[in-house]
Amino acid sequence: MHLRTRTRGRVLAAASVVCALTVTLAGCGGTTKNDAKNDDKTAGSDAKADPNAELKKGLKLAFLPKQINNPYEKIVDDAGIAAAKEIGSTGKEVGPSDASASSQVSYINTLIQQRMNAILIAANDPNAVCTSLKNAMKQKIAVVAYDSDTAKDCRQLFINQASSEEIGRSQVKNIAKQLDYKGEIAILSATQNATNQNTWISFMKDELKKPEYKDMKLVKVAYGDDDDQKSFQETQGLLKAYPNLKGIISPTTVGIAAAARYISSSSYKGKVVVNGLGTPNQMRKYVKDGTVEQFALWNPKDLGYLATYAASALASGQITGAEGQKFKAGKLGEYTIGKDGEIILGPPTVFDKDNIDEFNF
Ligand code: RAM
Repeated sequence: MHLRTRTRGRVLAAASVVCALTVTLAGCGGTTKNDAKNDDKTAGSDAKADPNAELKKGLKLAFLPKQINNPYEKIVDDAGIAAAKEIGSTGKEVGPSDASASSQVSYINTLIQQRMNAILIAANDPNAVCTSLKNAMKQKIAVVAYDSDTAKDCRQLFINQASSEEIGRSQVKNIAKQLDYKGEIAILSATQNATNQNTWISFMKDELKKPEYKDMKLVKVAYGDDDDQKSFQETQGLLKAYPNLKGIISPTTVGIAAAARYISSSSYKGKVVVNGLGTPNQMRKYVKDGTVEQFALWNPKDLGYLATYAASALASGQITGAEGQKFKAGKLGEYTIGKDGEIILGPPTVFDKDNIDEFNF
């Protein structure tokens, strides 16, 4: 599994334990078979990878985010589109305004008709998009999942923002320290089908089984659907339903910002801890006003940039998606494809009042 370190900010615990529990937990390791079989379904299909192939110019890349009105997804996709331009190709973003399971299907079908060279998707559901994506691959369109994976045979690569296991476990570790390892916690997630959040939540639940968390209890997983208003209301609902709630983990940038907004102007401020995954720009005011002590994220611009380079390498025949293949991702350097076509951007950063002003995204 490819890992690289970042020096900026505080980097979470080393990720060398990645995939220790793959037998029972989703999202790390998985079911896709070996390289030769992967080769069969690649955009270059019958062709073998040619590491010396030139990166093609004039490729048409389409980003299909979970939803277009999510500020996080916009940062990722804008960076991916800019990277496409940098290498002489073009990128565009299309997508639904809600993150429901099947909302992306019609967009994929249109992108196939438009003869894109690559479709990059942050999947709202691991399976709902599969038939369409398989059609795309049959027609030699490169399919790359980023941010939120599909089932493994429905794409050639998954650009993961960080190790799923590390993201999940660190969310629990971080809030536990803040709570002195005691009390009720809840999770405010995105949609019920989101592959990325569900994978992280399985690791959170597994982490919570360890003896050090015996005095902590996960009372509820609520879903704000990556909708600001719904996330706000779900926060309110959690606090009402669980008067002893001590903390909320929200592993979604939409959810954590809404939860912090609700808590910042309520009597829970300073009493209920909010932690999770957020963008520094959305969270800055809540860190400054003391509602939130810390949260984490990776660099979403780098995620989009890496996704573009990976999709372009695939569409140029440099790689086919098989484990061990390498490609160059511009300023980010060389990456190696891991198991099941997974490429990991790097460890996330924890943001707090001491470093938040160093970041602007
Ligand atoms: C939201 C989305 C996205 C996730 C981030 C952390 O913007 O759910 O998929 O990666 O949060």
